[in-house]
Amino acid sequence: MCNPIEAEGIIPHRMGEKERTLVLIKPDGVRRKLVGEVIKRLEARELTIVGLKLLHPERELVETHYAEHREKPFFGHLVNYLTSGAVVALAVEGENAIQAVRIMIGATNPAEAAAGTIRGDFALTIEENIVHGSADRASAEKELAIWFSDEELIY
Ligand code: IDP
Ligand code: MG
Repeated sequence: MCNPIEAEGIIPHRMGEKERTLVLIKPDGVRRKLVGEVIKRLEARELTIVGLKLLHPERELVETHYAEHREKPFFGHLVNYLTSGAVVALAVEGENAIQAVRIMIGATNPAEAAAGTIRGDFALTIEENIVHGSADRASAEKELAIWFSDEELIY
């Protein structure tokens, strides 16, 4: 009998297995001096930073990163927003890192994000929601490769 979880294409997390995920501190987060705050929360959770850079991203990089949203009405705004200033890109590692980070970040729309999450504590509108975290393993792998070369990741 086929495992129903695997049948749906969801890769189950295995105990003790480390995951890597991409976190972006978006330009509003950098402008508002929330870099330390975000890193503090990740480290307090015992997540390990295995890649870290500050860059002003090109449109092309952001368009590749958000390719899944290319047809959305907000795509132009989204690319303008992400290229409006410096971004901090972090490669973060830990057991269950992908899901743990998504929960720490909170709902996409900060108005719906729970207090205690990064968006729930520091943002109010969907146009500027401070941070990005990869949604699942496939996107984490794809996004880490977009923002980091292999040599830029340690351990
Ligand atoms: P996520 O960042 O929580 O994964 P997505 O749905 O993947 O959310 O959307 C990517 C990003 O696009 C959001 O974080 C936000 O910056 C932006 N975005 C999403 N929906 C809207 C919208 O309706 N208006 C403006 N920007 C949006
Ligand atoms: Mg997303």
